[in-house]
Amino acid sequence: MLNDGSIVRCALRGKIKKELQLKKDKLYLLDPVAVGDIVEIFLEKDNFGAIEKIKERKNYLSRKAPRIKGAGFRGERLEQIIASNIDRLFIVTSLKKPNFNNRMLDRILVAAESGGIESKIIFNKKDLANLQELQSWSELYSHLGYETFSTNALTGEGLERVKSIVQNGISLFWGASGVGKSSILNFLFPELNLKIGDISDYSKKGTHTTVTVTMMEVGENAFVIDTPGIREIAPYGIKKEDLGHYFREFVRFIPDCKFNSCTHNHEPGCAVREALEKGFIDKKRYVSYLNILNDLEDGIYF
Ligand SMILES: Nc1nc2c(ncn2[C@@H]2O[C@H](COP(=O)(O)OP(=O)(O)OP(=O)(O)O)[C@@H](O)[C@H]2O)c(=O)[nH]1
Ligand SMILES: [Mg+2]
Ligand SMILES: [Zn+2]
Repeated sequence: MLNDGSIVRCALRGKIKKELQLKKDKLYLLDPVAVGDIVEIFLEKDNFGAIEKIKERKNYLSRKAPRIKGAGFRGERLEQIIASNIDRLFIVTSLKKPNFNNRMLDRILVAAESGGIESKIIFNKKDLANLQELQSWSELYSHLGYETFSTNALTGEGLERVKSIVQNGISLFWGASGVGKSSILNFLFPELNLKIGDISDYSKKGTHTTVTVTMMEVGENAFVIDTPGIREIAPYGIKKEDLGHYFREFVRFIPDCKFNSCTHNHEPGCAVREALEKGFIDKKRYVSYLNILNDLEDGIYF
C-alpha cells in the first residue's frame, strides 16, 4: 500500500533477495519480505513496483520454517518471518476442539518475547470449555502479566475489549488451526468476510482454512493480520542460555544462579529450580521450558 492508500503489486529484485537471505554466506531466511514491512519501491508502472529496500523493522515475529519448506538447504531449517512492525500479538487458543496445548502457547510466547512483541492471550470457544479449567489456565497467564480474554466468536461474548484494542495500530492473530482466529476477526469486522473452517476442521490434520498471512485495514491507522493455523512452532535463533529470559517469571531468579551460563536444567546452585521447588514457578511452565530447551540443543543456530 502506498502512502496515499492505493495498492501496488510488487516484486523483490533478485539481487536484493539473495543478499537479504544470506548470513555468513549461508541461506538463513526463507523469504526476506514479510507482511508489515515498510519498503521503498521503484514504480515501474501504475500498478507494478520493484522493492528496492526494506526499512529496518521495529520488531518481528518469526519461527523456524516448517521442515517441508526449509529442508532445501543441507537439511537446516531457515527462519520464517510471520510479520513485522506489529503493535501486539493476540495468541488465539481454545480449550476444546482443538484441545488446549499449553506447550504450543508457551512456544509462541517465547517467539514473541524474543521478538520484542507484546502478547495477549485469547481463550476462544468458551461455550465448549470446562469453565474451571478455563479459569485456571487464564489465571496462570494473567498472573504472569499477560492480558487474557475468554471469548465466544459465535456470539461475540468477551470480544468487546478486543475490539477496542484493535482500533489502533497493527494486531496480529496467531495460533493453532481451527481455534477461531478468522471467526473472531469476522465477528469484529463482518465486512472482512473471511473464510471459516467447517465445524470438524480442527481435527483434520494438515488442512488450514486460512492459507496466507494477510493484513487488512479496519480503520484509520488500524490493521489486523490473519494467519494460517500452525501445527508446530520452534522458536528461531535462541541460545540455550538465553531461553530462560523469555519465561517472564524466571527472570528475577536468573541472576542468583551459580553459573552465568546456567540453563536451569541440572546445574548445581540453580535459583530457577529452587524457585520451582518453593512453588514460585508453575510446574507446567517449567516442563514447557525443558521441552523447548531440548529442541534448542538439537538445533543449529547462527
Ligand atoms: N463452538 C464454537 N465454535 C467456534 C468458535 N469460534 C470459532 N468456532 C468454529 O471453529 C471452526 C474453525 O474456525 P476458524 O475461524 O476457521 O478457525 P481458524 O483459527 O481461523 O483456523 P485456520 O484458518 O485453519 O487456522 C469453525 O467451524 C467455527 O465456526 C466459538 O467460540 N465457539
Ligand atoms: Mg483462519
Ligand atoms: Zn539456573
